[in-house]
Amino acid sequence: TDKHRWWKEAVVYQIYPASFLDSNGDGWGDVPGITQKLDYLKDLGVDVIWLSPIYKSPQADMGYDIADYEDIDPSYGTLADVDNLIKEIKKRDMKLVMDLVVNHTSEEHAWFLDSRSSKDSAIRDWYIWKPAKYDADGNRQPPNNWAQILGEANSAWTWDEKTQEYYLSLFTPEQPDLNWENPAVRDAVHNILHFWLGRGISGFRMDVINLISKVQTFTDADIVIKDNKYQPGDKYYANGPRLHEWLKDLNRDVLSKYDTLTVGEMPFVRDEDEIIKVVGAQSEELNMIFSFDLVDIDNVPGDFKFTLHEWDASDLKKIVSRLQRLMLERDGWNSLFVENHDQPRSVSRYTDDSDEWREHGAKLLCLMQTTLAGTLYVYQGEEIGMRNVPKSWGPEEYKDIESINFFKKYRDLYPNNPDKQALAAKIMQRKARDSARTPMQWDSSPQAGFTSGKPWMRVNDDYPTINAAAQLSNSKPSPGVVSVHAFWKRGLDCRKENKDVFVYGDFEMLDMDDKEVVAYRRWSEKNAFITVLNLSGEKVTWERMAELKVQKWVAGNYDDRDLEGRAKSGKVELRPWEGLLGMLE
Ligand code: TEU
Repeated sequence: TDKHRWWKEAVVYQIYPASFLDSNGDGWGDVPGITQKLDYLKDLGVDVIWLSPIYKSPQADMGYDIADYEDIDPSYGTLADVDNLIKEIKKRDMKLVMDLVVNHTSEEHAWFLDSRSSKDSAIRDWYIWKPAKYDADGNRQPPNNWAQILGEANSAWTWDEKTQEYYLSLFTPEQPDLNWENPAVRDAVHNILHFWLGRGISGFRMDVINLISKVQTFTDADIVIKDNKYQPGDKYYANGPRLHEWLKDLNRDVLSKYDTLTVGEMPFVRDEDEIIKVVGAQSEELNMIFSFDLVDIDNVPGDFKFTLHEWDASDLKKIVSRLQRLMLERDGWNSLFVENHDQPRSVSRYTDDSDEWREHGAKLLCLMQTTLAGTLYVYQGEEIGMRNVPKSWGPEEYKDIESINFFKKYRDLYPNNPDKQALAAKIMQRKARDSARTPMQWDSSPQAGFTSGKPWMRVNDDYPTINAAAQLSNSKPSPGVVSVHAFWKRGLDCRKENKDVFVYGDFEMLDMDDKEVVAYRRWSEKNAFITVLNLSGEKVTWERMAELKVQKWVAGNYDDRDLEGRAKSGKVELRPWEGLLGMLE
């Protein structure tokens, strides 16, 4: 039918280039390292590779601070290396998608250097400059109370001594926000897209694209977080008044001229109408977005992300069904992801990452991801079940600017309070972005085969047992049991073979209120499947099978050999973290 699109069926693999593979021994991953692993990705079942930013950057925020959009950072290689990568990707019938970070630039971008040089700069208003405010005691204050996103203790505004004004820097002071209200800025962005699409890439992941339009009154945010001087201002900068206008321009003037995959990162927004405006089949904005609901499941609602919040399977089901319905009933499209470079490892977050249960947990999540509707994104290391950094690591091992800011906030707020320091360490181990950024574990040689030098970030201690080589060579750890990697490979195959069901088919969540089991039906005119996932470490009996009859259990995360003997209707007894996929009669 006309609903079929290559970008809906694609399996996208996200590479975090600094931590993927280092080919020259400097401890930092690079483009030639990626090229070396294309066969590994092809073999896994990957169709599209998304690269986190490799552009020229001072790396204040790991390349999400770009100093030159049309050049590569020398630490990653050269433009010639990228051209070669594109060629080798195409040779294998895959596609490349790059990260587009245009809400802000680096403070070292030529545009910002010029803009900050003087109030009279011809491009002063390419960024967002405001005069200071003064409080009753005559102290200088930022123009409003918005908090920095990657340093919640700080203001989103940065004071510039030379020109005596503040500039808006929502993420960090090193990442000044562009002023999209200025049409010249929008033209410059259009040119960046043309530059890369013309070089042969197939689309973009658009970083915080829904933050580009700010409410121009720059109103103070409501006070929702007691202990903080600054407050989340997303009401005034997420999905602002001109977002849809500018996305439509981008689509009309650039994207519609190429055959692209576009995915917009859209934090803070849950409103379904707002989402459909971007991704609805008729909207002519973007193909799909990244919604944050599933990865925010363990945050205290409304609070900053470094909080801990209990959740159960019924919470997860509400989120999943809502996103599935958005696609299937409202003719939108969405992406499926449980990991990326900003999130802890999924096996640690949603399941049990102990040695006893890690493999079951990773495979359970694979069963979920490969049987839902949406474009599927797999993050490097997810396919081998990599887990969070160990609890034993001290703060000095965390390299992310957000983590560093958070530790500092706790040190400043609670200087002599060991309990609070311990809480900070616990939260970091659960939530920090660093867990996604440890080097990819290729094999059991020193530094996990990531580098022959000293890695920029410490390799997870578990690499001797958790690595790609072990899972490839020993794809059957014991009779009837396959490795996490082999399970993913099978899952991706099965998804593609049955794309009428898993990509395009209908969806029904079963048993919405059950607090342990996630179960849903997927079907097309040809076939029907059921996925049953025990999201708990206990044995449970799931009773809803009375109304359904399984013709054959086709996959499970325990031992393939006992799928035959499982109940096909009535009650299903599920072991801890057990997941099953069945073909329905
Ligand atoms: O992230 C934007 C974003 O809002 C969140 O993912 C945020 O980084 C996270 O909640 C903090 O824990 C994007 C990039 O993915 C991220 O790496 C960048 O730091 C950020 O934009 C700024 O470019």
